[in-house]
Amino acid sequence: MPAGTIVLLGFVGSEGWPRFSASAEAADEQPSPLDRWSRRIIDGLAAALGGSALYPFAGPPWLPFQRWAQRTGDVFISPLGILIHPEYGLWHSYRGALAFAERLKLAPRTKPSSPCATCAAKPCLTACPVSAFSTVGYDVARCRAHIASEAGAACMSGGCLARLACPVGAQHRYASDQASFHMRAFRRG
Ligand code: B12
Repeated sequence: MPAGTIVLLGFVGSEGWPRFSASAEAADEQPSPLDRWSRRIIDGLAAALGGSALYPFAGPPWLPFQRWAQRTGDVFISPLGILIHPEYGLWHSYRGALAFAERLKLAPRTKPSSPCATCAAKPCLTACPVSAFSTVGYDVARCRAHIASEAGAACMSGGCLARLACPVGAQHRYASDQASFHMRAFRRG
């Protein structure tokens, strides 16, 4: 179905996390609890609203969630490769999307600019203990080897140190349970 509108759904900061934490999926000890919770909630919304549910984790091939998000004009590619929002910083993620055939009337957009454009220090690029991030990209193998070692304990418990070095939206940083959940999923993946 060609889509006229795609509505992205996700978490900003720690909002939403308590809902997932209290869910049956979070407690059932089966694989991929957050993805299964997202499917239950968003499939329900799709049925109620008449859209089609799409998921960022249903791949490969992966659906281009980051490209769609950039088309809103509200988020921008950061030097880490993940998207940055002027208010929430790097602390947002996508749980799914609803595609509608029609073009929905949306609220007028403001036109923010990327907070990275005026960030001269770019602490995100120097905070990684194994220099996995650079202006030429993200060395996934190096990051993974580090977090699998004892030296990577701080990244595993508190979250990616490069992401934490970003000053934007610092009040929306994830608490340690949310951060370590994502790091464990990443290490397993
Ligand atoms: C594969 C994948 C990974 C891989 C490889 C990532 C990589 N950088 O190479 C691994 C497993 C390593 C990974 C790790 C993480 N990931 Co990841 N990952 C994905 C996934 C499933 C697919 C990405 C992809 O290849 N898309 C395919 C292309 C076709 O889609 P696209 O929209 O066009 O995306 C590309 C463009 O946006 C492009 N791009 C467009 N314009 C520009 C401009 C410039 C200058 C650059 C550099 C790139 C660029 O960059 C994207 C490619 O990575 C997405 C979910 C999704 N479906 O998008 C999550 C996703 C990108 N990951 C996410 C996150 C949070 C992480 C982690 C931080 C997880 C954690 N531990 O907490 C880490 C660290 C990643 C990092 N710093 O890059 C979030 C990012 C949210 C955000 N704010 O942007 C996503 C969107 C998942 C989600 N549910 O929200 N990830």
